[in-house]
Amino acid sequence: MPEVLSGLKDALKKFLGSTSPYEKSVEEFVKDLQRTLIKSDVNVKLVFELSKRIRERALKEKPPAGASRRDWFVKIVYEELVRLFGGEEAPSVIPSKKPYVIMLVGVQGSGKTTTAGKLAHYYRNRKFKVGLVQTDTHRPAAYDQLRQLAEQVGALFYGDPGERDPVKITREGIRQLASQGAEVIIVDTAGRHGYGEEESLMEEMRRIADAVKPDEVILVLDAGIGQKARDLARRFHEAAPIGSIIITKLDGTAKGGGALSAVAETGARIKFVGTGEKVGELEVFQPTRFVGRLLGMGDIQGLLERLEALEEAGDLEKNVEEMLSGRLDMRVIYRQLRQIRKLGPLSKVLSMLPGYGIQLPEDPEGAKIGEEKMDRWMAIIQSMTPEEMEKPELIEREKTRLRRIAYGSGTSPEDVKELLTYYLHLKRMMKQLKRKKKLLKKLQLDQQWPA
Ligand SMILES: Nc1nc2c(ncn2[C@@H]2O[C@H](COP(=O)(O)OP(=O)(O)OP(=O)(O)O)[C@@H](O)[C@H]2O)c(=O)[nH]1
Ligand SMILES: [Mg+2]
Repeated sequence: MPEVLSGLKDALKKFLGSTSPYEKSVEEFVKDLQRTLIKSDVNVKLVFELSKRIRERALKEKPPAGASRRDWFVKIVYEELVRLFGGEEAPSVIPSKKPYVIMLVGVQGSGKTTTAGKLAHYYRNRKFKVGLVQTDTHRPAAYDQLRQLAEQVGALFYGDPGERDPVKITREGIRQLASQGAEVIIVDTAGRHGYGEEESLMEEMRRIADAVKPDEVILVLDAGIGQKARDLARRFHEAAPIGSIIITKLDGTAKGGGALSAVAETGARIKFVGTGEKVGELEVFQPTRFVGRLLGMGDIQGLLERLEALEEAGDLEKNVEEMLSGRLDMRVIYRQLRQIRKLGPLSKVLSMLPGYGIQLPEDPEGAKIGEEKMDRWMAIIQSMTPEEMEKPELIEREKTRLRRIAYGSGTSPEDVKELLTYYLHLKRMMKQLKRKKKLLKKLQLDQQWPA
């Protein structure tokens, strides 16, 4: 990654190390954030919307028990940046039909032809039969450039140096490549129309898109485009509805922010980023990874994981409360197993919870449950009837049930017995815990009403 938005890491470091009061540190961070983003050409309006959301959340949200507001703030910043750059989920790059026709558009030199080669390489590596079509009739060398790339990556190729009409070439290209079995067809287009002839370029894109109705139009943007990105994205979008964006030359020294925030203008997602001139230098754009790198993932990864665990622990606390107030059955155990698999043994988790200063009675079984065993137990519970889940004692009483469950879950009767033992053990523990809680409540009441 280049120097894109490199100030963010420092701003965050400063925030975490600051001794100012929380509110003041937040303000300082937001200022630093704005400065960095604007300097990197991120659209000003976006920057202000982002700062507003971060500020609001920072002042309103309560961190889960065990986390500081400062830690929680890091998570807020991380989440809001991820949202700015496209959201939690990585974009889908799997073609939804065959043949899947992709049309690349973009201004001169943005990297369309190179990217066509890279995409072909990407899909070839994933065992797709790929075809490339050259429709650029304006630049004489374009034909050979793409033909050579096709050869290099093992893709089919169509072009017609004698034909002047790009619409005809596109139609014929798609027809021929499809009949040769191409599953992904990538249409490269012109970027050059002579000086001041952007209108005719847009017109050409509109004509091609109207004629062949590509499954996806991808706007190729040079990372260095700056603030112009928005306007440009809008104009292309009007000519041929942009489905997604590829940002090229993110390996350079460009600021990148302009291109990165073109996302917001078109509503299209960034799917790939180009990080070099070679065909292999294309990456699926993953906002979480990208933002992680911007903020110094090495530094914040642990923090984010801990916060997530604390949030889960909060959920578990609710779960325990529910268990204490209700009945323990196999459904409850199932839910817990799922959570414990993420967090660690129940006794450890409970001791983490603020409301349970009480240490659980020693829990030798619980401490020993490995992941494999938990998976086995979860399978066992899934093989129980609703009745058995609610009254596990039934299984103890009737041996046929025990055998049926073991068989159904691909485990042994010993495994099922072991789970039943755990259930009884947990039930005893819960009784003790309930008593202690009652006692604690009584003590607290006593303190409120001193004699
Ligand atoms: N460093 C780097 N260079 C790139 C990247 N993508 C493209 N380039 C370079 O950018 C230049 C222009 O690339 P092309 O693919 O020819 O651009 P184009 O959009 O097809 O250009 P026209 O057809 O003239 O509109 C070439 O020198 C490429 O090697 C990238 O991700 N990183
Ligand atoms: Mg080209």
